[in-house]
Amino acid sequence: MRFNNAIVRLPGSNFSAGLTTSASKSAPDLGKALAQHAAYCIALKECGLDLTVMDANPQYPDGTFVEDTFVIAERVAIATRPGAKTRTGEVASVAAALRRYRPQWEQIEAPGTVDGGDICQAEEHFFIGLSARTNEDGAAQLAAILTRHHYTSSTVDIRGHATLLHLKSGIAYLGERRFLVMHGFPAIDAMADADRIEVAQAEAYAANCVRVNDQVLIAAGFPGVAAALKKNGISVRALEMSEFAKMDGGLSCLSLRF
Ligand code: CIR
Repeated sequence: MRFNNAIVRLPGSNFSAGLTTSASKSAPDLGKALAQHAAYCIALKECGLDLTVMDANPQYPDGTFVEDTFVIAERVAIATRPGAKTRTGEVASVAAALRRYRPQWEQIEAPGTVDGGDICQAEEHFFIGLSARTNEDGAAQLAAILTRHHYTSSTVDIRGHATLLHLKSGIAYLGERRFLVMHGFPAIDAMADADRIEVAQAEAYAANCVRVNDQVLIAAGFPGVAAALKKNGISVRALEMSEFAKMDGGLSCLSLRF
């Protein structure tokens, strides 16, 4: 999968009012979050992408996590219906930014909910995470849309994994039939003939990484993951993600790549 474009959205002044389960952690620092976001944008550009940078909308403190609003593949774009009520309205503004690239898209309808963070594309196959955000109705709608566009899909139930907000909190597709997988992640039939690179429990946050053309962007501060990727011949670029982690955000969720 080669990407040419990405959509990102700046964190806003009320970024710390977003949803988080990390009550024990300190509130994110907006200045640091903006600096980390800027470095993330530079990394995407240096991977060859043209960026659309959306302004923050104070109505949506979680809006910087744009990945949850759309699923974008070569043959189809799908507007999601995020599972958190406070986030439903984020989709329309991202759709407006996407329109110049993808004038048409499909739509997940109520009562279905889907968060883009639950959708992991591996070539022509999509893994759809069933989570607290993506429900069975949404997953079935998404699977039907993907089938119409000649993709295959299968569901992965992560509802028993309290530490996983989204499927891609625990798994990332690296290309060439390789996955980065959090330690303890269940075996998945549709992945049986693929290579699994395991992430130790202590570095679980770094399981959420993203392949962008010739590089894999990972969170900084996880030397085991960086070393494992490098050992597999993968070019790695580490980015500070501390402020987004405090809001349960992973590296992939800060952009929509297409
Ligand atoms: C939320 O709970 O919706 C946001 N605070 C974090 C969303 C992170 N999204 C993602 O990992 N795909």
